[in-house]
Amino acid sequence: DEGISTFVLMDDDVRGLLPVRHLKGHKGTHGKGILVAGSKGMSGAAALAGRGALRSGIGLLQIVTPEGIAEGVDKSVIEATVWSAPGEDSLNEEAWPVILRQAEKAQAVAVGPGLSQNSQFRAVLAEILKNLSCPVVLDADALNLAGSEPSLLSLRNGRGPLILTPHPGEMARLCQCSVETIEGNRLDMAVAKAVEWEAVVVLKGAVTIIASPDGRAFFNPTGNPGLGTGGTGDVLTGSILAWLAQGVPPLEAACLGVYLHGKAADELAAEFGWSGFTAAEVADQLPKVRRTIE
Ligand code: NPW
Ligand code: AMP
Ligand code: MG
Repeated sequence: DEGISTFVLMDDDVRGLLPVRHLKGHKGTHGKGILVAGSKGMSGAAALAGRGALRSGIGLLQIVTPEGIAEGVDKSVIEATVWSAPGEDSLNEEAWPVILRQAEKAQAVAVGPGLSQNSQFRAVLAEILKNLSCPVVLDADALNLAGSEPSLLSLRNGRGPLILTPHPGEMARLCQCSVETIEGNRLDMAVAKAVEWEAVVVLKGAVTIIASPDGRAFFNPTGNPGLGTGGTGDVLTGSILAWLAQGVPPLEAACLGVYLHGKAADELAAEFGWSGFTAAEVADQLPKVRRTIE
């Protein structure tokens, strides 16, 4: 790994990445982001990602979610607008026009939390990767779909920024290898794939690695095992979406999102220890930890 330049993120690095809020800023200037998320039984993933975005200062959040759960998502994330797209329990191939219409006016798009692995969505994922020039974040089931057809990711080449946020299980599917292979070679795998896919790869875990397509890698020192609970990854995806929507560049948005998410968990651990705080609480802690570094 002598060829890989590595860095450890610190408060001082991250402070400089925070977007500046202008006195006359408004919801339009604070950025619009699209979240494509949720399916029957996993509307919570959409809500948690939404909460991560709102608690990271997004100006306008638009959630695209399947018809069958849109009303529930609408009620659980009252600050977001919710767009019901074709698919009763999970989005199908006809969801693309709804996403395209919303995404035309957005600065960033995140796809995947709680989507389920309905194979009909694969065609929509292909359209997103080919057609949207704004930064696109892929998480959870969007990564799982790409894992079943790795050539999907190459559709993005040259079309616009791509950020992937796999946990080790998702990374193993994407790389078509075992979790042990990923965990035994975290730095090399993250960097090699970031270069190969021309993407920012956020390889999550006890020390999350943010790998850049230029071959650099950033280690995140924040976070604790209390994050090992359902929904925390969904919160992270929403937070990265919000930083992107506010104009933070892709690599920096990933670093900022990961660092603050872990630090939020560390603040909660000071009160609760390493268990028993929830993903929603991690989201709600985000503005407070942002204040401690700005
Ligand atoms: P095992 O079990 O240890 O052998 P999946 P998911 C493996 C949504 N959610 N960290 C592990 O192997 C998500 O957004 C909805 C994690 C297992 O086989 C997705 O859409 C919620 N995993 C969907 O659920 C809250 C590791 O990976 C597999 C690992 C599925 O996402 C929860 C797990 O990955 C959730 O966020 C590691 N360090 N090492 C909601 N409230 O709606 C190995 N694995 O099968 O993709 O499951 O991450 O839960
Ligand atoms: P997901 O599996 O997608 O819900 O994401 C889980 C989140 O929790 C990621 O941000 C991980 O980096 C984080 N996480 C899980 N376990 C730990 C741990 N032991 N230490 C620090 N962060 C963790
Ligand atoms: Mg996840």
